[in-house]
Amino acid sequence: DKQSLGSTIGTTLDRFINDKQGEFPFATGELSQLLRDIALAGKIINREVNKSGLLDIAGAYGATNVQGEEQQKLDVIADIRFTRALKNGGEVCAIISEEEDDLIRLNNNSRYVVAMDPLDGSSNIDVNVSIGTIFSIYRRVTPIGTPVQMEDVLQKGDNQVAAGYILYGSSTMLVYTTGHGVNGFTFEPTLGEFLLSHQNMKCPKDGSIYSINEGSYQSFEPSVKDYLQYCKSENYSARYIGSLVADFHRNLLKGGIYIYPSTEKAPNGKLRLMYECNCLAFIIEQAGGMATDGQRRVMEIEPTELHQRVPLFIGSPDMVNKAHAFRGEEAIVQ
Ligand code: P6P
Repeated sequence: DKQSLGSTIGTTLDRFINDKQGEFPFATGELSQLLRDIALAGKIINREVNKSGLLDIAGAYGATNVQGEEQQKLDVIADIRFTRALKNGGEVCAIISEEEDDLIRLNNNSRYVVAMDPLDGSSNIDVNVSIGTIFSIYRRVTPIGTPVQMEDVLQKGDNQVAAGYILYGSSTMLVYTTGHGVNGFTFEPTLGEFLLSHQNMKCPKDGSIYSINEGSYQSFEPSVKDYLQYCKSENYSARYIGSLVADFHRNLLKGGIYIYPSTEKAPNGKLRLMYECNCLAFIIEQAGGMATDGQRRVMEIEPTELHQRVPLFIGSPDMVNKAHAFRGEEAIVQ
């Protein structure tokens, strides 16, 4: 009927970006173009992820990244593809990437900084488990045309102008925010388009799913152990895919909490502030949820290093506050 024809559900990402550009009176179209460049890279990675088992590119690459983790070929390909797409797009002056030890400097005349994990959860590639791309976008603080400085790059999460992820799952989805709510787009391969499928996404206030790797239970802080006992006493469901974007996305839709706390192996947690925690923190807060390091909002943390790690408690606000209650912290009111 006419009404359904008028619905914005199913609109393409391009049209959505154009329509939303009106929300930025000063918009010069650069951020819109940058979002399109990221979506393009996502389409290219999606094609390769879907064939990884066939093209004998799923095997270990033999190199290791700054984290000392074995790099899978697809990680490296994703890093190359995204870096190339952002370089060709011309909007980015610098990139922080999980796969690159040092800052990637592109074009001093460009305005935006991107922090990205090109392919997170890559150890899951060979076993055909969902994986994801995670990104943050910042505006540089030093004048355009001057060399990029660390102050342009090490900005706290509250300074993000956009953040998002691409989930290469049973379907491929792009979910992002520019600070005006969260919207999800599902890739339609026969059209080669991301179509709006989840408009104005909101995280349920409470939930009954907890995601944590209980293999490290012995080294959890007592307050985390106490919270887990609480979850079990409430007969919550334990769901842990071991792929951050997949675990996060499920909790965003259904309600839940994902915790990567301090452990013996990872005293500051395993997840990285700049291209994992801040990105998902921006999204979850825009969707009405919460993200902390166990004490304070993730997006308030002033970064000191490109690849620094922080503990992460993220998801439904009532669940994050409950976990805090066991830590004796003042519950952070959203
Ligand atoms: P663990 C994958 O390597 C990753 O970075 C995230 O995607 C995932 O949530 C986490 O690490 C899993 O870590 O220590 O539980 O295997």
